[in-house]
Amino acid sequence: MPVTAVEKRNQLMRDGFCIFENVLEPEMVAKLNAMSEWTIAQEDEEHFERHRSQGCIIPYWKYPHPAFPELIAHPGALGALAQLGFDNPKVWSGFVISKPPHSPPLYWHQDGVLWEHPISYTDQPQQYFLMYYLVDTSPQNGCLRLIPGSHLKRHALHDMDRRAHDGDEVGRAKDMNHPAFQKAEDEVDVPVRAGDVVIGDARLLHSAHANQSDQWRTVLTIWYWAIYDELPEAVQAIVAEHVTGTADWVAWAERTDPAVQALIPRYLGDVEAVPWGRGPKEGLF
Ligand SMILES: O=C(O)CCC(=O)C(=O)O
Repeated sequence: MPVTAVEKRNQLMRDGFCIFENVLEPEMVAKLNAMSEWTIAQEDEEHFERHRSQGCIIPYWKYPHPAFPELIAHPGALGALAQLGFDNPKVWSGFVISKPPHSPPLYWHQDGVLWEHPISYTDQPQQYFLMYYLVDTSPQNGCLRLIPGSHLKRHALHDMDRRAHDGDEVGRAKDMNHPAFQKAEDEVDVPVRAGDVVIGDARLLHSAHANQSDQWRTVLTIWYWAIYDELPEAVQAIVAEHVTGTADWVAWAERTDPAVQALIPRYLGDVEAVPWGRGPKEGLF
């Protein structure tokens, strides 16, 4: 029986993630695969070495390509967010993340940046990833794994000494005995089909299996703030500063796809931005 939008929203709030199927049409998946291959080809060996655990992670403004603004403003993606009750989202960032054939797992991490602000310790909708896998995924080729509910509840992995995406020893996948690579209590696999989108809370603990297949396993991530206009001003300020701080990219994307304009967060007040906070404090139980 199909899962209703209300059930998906309940799952997103409770478990921290939900899935919308067939959001991207096959032609769009093909276009994004071509864009990803082109983007990946721009990177040098050192990038892949530094990010061995991820495969590669390339922000969409580094090598501008018209398919990215198109994905950011994709009606299927915005429609999925609207069905969840988020009809005025704002964009934050996005990446091409691709695991080469026969590459190691991604480490456990969460991507919340507001842990210095009380909002992170509430169930108010905040920052979400939209993950588009461009091949069908399974535990064999590196599907997503996550710990349901970990956006609201403390887990032993929160206290592991490791930040996300900083290209260190864990990022280089030097020591596969590190806790960041182990099977975690309560983890679940999230296999999907190319064209589906996984929507998840930035605070959710997640990772990905090793890619044991002969093919690249690419995921495109785009991050949105679900209810930007309703967030405290100190949060609006940090979000807008982060996005418009990459002003060249913003101007280019708006020109390339005018639908992106409505998605750029803008803050015109004078409240100081909350400082970045990458990890949960005692307030997460
Ligand atoms: O590579 C994946 O499957 C997940 C990517 C990820 O964890 C992230 O973008 O934060």
